[in-house]
Amino acid sequence: MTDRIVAAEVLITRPGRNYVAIKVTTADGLVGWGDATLNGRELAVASYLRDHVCPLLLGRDPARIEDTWQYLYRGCYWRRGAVTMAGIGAVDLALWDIKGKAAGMPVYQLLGGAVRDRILCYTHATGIDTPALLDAVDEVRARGFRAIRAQTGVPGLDKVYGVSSGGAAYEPAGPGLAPVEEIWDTDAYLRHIPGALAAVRAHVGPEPALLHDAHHRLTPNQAARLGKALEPVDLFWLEDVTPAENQDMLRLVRRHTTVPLAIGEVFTTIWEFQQLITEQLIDFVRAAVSHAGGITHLRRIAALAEVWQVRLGPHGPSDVSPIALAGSLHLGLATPNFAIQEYMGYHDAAHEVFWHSWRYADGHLHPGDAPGLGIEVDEALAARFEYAPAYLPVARCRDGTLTDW
Ligand code: GCO
Ligand code: MG
Repeated sequence: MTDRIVAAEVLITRPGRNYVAIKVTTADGLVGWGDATLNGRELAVASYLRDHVCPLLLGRDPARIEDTWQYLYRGCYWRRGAVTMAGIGAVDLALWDIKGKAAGMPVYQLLGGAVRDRILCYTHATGIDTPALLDAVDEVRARGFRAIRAQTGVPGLDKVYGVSSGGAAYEPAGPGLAPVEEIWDTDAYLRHIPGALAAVRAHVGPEPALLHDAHHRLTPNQAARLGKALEPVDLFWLEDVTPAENQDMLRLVRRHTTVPLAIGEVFTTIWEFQQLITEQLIDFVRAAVSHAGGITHLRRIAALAEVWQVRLGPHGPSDVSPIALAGSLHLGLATPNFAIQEYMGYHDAAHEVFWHSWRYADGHLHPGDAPGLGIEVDEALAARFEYAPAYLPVARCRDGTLTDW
């Protein structure tokens, strides 16, 4: 049995962007790390952990992962919610890390061992217009990617979700004390996107997997129309066509199109996925291992999804830290219905702060064989990157009405 937990601390750092992590230490000196980053609301999770959860962990047995999960979930009375679930997810990742280190095994071995040799991943190709998008697609294919998310600018709109400006890597959260406001026009998007994605398919040929993220912007009827229009493109998935808070309405989308749907990066519990899965309203679960209560909880969602032939394609933008990516890959290597991992990539500084055994090669990721999650954090380096407020943009229609970003 591992010794008791003697310390639980929160680390906040900004190697290229803000990250929050928890560090859990046992009496015999084992250290576990978990990702607690919630983009644009980082300090809320940091406080949740530091002020309310860390004190409860002291003296607990780190080996009792499930019991700790239940204690933090049921024990707080206030269920669900992104802040709570990200906090629980961070603790859960740290405890799996400790369990792996105590056993001298990578976490995927504790989950039943590998069911595949490597994990297919997709990355982002973005271009302000179609020629720039095709160049970006060529560039990511040259780096070996076989699955590509294509996002492009829309004529008449200055800023579009997922598209970088000025050649910099796309990063959704912008620095400052308040969010940037963007103008959005769904009709212009719907007129433009089928042609742009058809051009990408014509450019790459039939084989590479193509994905696209509509980022919660459409009504069910618009989503159905877009899905139909995109069928000739043969997408791997169309993501977040609607905000999906009204899940019944996805039946309308399903009635009209066979385009595979991926939903759920903003959902954090099995209960938010229950209807989506059991009514087969989606094909892919997008929850991140960090936001959805850790390995313990995402594994449950995967098990439910398996019954309904729904697969996992977890969220993996730069705001899901290299620690959470490690957790996702351990789960992915050991989970039969894990289909694909998003891999947006990180700033060089983030790779330095969060040393990781996971590696990318040839369009695939592998968690590596270091014990635990395979993460070491350079805390001295992390301390040099101070937190700065940054927010996701908000979107307004042309008449000024606030809409979904
Ligand atoms: C994705 C996501 C991200 C989110 C971001 C918000 O599919 O990768 O939609 O780009 O917008 O993670 O924090
Ligand atoms: Mg998305």
